[in-house]
Amino acid sequence: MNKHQDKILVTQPTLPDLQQYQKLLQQIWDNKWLTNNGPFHQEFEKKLADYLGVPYVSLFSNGTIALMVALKALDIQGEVITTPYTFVATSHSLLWNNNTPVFADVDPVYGNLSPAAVEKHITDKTTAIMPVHVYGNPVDVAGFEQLAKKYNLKIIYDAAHAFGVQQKGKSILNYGDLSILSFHATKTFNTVEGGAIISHDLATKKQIDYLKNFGFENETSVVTLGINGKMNELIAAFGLLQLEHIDSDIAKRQKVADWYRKALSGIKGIRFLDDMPNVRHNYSYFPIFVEPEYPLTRDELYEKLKVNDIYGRRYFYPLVSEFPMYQNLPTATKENLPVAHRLAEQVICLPMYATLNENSIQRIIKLIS
Ligand code: T4K
Repeated sequence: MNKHQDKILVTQPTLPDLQQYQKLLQQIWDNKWLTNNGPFHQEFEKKLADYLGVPYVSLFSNGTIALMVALKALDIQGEVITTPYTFVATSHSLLWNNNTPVFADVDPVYGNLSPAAVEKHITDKTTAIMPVHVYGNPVDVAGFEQLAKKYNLKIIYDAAHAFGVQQKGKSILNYGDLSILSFHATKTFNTVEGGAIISHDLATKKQIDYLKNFGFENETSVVTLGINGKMNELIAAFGLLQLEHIDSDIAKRQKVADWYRKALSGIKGIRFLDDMPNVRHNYSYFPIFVEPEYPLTRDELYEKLKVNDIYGRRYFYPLVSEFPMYQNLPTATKENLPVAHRLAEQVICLPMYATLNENSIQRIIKLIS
């Protein structure tokens, strides 16, 4: 191992220009409005809605609180069918709302929740489906819409990875009843911490905005059991600047994905994901799947990369259904989730970020090939 080489982490955030940010901070210092729907917050909501091509955005302090509020806004009770192949916040939001998570299996290629698997788990207690656009690859939205219609269910999309993703020229966030985004530091679009709920009508947006502000409708009236999920002005100003370079970031990430795909295509036993037809991707992650034909196991390759200062991550291993608060649920068994288990045992997300250069990728590929 070369002791002088740089560490390459799974991701690295892009930051706004510091001088530009200082100018916006000066405005905040001048007007002394720090939070509670201030001017930067209002401007960021509008600009985000325009950029994303969605009717209404409600900003949040993070994606997890946004998920919890989305469930409250739709008054979801009972069983909610979701995926175990995700970050734990997806199911945690269900438990926090006293919903029962029901796990269904995923598709073997992209790892997205499968409508056919979901249908098998629908009972008279099912009220909603919570699919995740894993790695930013759109789920089968048409399949889920059909199920929702047939069984009268709500759909909340966990779109934490899907900022800016479009299908046939339309934002993926326009499907379902609500979608949530995460703007965490590790995401394609980041505001340090942050998140949003995308809604499709003004009445729902208002309800969501009350919910994130303790339930206040006005100075004296609290109309619902709210929480504090607000984004503050320092973060909203940061987000406004981040919007200015998001397209160029996505283009750079696409180049990284192209380099990886070209270099990995001849390696037996390493599977990677292709772009989907008619989708504008955001290249938020670059997962590879280490299949049995590869000479090393997934964990051997993961460790080999690590000792050489390449810090991939096994998103999403272990499955959420393996964690103590979920493992006793009737649907948390390996028999019910064979595909999710296989993917979780094969996956490594390779480093992926806008400033990752070709030399670094060559260093990574040399270790894999
Ligand atoms: N739904 C889904 C499907 C999600 O994936 C997530 C979050 C949520 C909901 C919830 O959204 P938020 O409430 O977070 O807004 C990370 C993130 O914390 C989490 O946001 C994300 N998903 C999840 C997939 O990944 P960790 O524990 O892997 O993060 P951490 O701190 O180990 O960071 C990973 C790497 O990123 C580090 O090795 C280096 C780099 N990094 C990280 C940070 C925080 C930086 O370079 N700079 C940084 O500031 O969870």
